[in-house]
Amino acid sequence: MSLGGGGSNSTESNAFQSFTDGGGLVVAAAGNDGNNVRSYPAGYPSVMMVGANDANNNIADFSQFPTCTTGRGKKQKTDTSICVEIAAGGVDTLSTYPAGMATASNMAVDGVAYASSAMENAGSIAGSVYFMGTAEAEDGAANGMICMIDRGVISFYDKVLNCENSGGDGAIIINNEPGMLYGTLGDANATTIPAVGAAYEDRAALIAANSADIAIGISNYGFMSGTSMATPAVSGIAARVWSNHSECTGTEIRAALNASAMDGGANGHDVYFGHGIIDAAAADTYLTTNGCAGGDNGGGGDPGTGDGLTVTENHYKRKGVKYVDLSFSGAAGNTVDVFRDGNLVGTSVSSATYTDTISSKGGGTYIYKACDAGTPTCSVDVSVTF
Ligand SMILES: [Ca+2]
Repeated sequence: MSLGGGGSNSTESNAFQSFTDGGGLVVAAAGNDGNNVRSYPAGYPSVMMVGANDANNNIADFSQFPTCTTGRGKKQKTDTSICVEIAAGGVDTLSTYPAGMATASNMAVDGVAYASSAMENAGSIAGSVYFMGTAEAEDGAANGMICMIDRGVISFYDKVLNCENSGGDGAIIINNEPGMLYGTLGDANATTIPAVGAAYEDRAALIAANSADIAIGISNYGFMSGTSMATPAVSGIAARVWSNHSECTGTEIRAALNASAMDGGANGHDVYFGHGIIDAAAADTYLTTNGCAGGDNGGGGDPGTGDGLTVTENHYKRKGVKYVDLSFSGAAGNTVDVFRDGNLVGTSVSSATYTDTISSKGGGTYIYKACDAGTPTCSVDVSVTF
């Protein structure tokens, strides 16, 4: 769901919980205000909250990052089902549009096609190229030419205006950092010549060119950014993975996506990426290897499947509090580190049973693993679902 707001209520929460309990999976956007506000429905424990990353796997500056912790003092509790769980691409994502409402561009230089992005002003123009540097001033040599312009120093709009006022017929602005340049000329745009963005990687070929052909036309597809772009990517990947493992429940698919996500940002779970960036192939492999129930092969005391260190779990509730008893075999030493959802929750004598207490209400899925103390040698993940 690409929608959200600050309000929550028990009727809505119960409806999503009921849907999830029935085997479904609900995915919703974290929100685009770039703050730590918890948005709903994404913030309900039964709903998977999605953040957005860019093509370089950096978090989008607009992606909301609510805390996973609620309450104070003894009532403080951490629940990774009420904050961002997973991230997916949501910056400059090619998206469907209402018919004819988007613009798309084509660009060829010296007869060779290059990637471009539509900035402003529909139209089609072919001609000789004039390299105008950063185009900080009008330049009569651009008259009748297509201006090839470097990004930087002044606004995109001022560059295109200087080209047009010099008699230029079109403008190509080349990025000054890796990747494609996406931009507009702003609301006050008064230029009329077609202007496109180009990728930094193509700069050498572009500034050496003799001729160019650029066209901007209406399109049914355009580039959009938002956690609303990332959310359908997660939904689609979840469906794709689920289609290969149709015997699993939605909650099991959710746990597998979380357990197999590629870490992003700070090491381990964090409030921006949650468990990490969604990885379709890794999730499929995870389910093929571990089955729907994850590393515990069906819960209730079955051992994990990894070589060496294995974790056996037994989980139960008392007076609404969730307890997970963990026991270990195959440890290299006398102690093991215990992790829940990627966070160290304790260290245990490896021959003893360790009890993890989770005081948050309701259901939830938690991923446990144990590692030989102070080492990266760990068991396979064990998924516990209440
Ligand atoms: Ca992380």
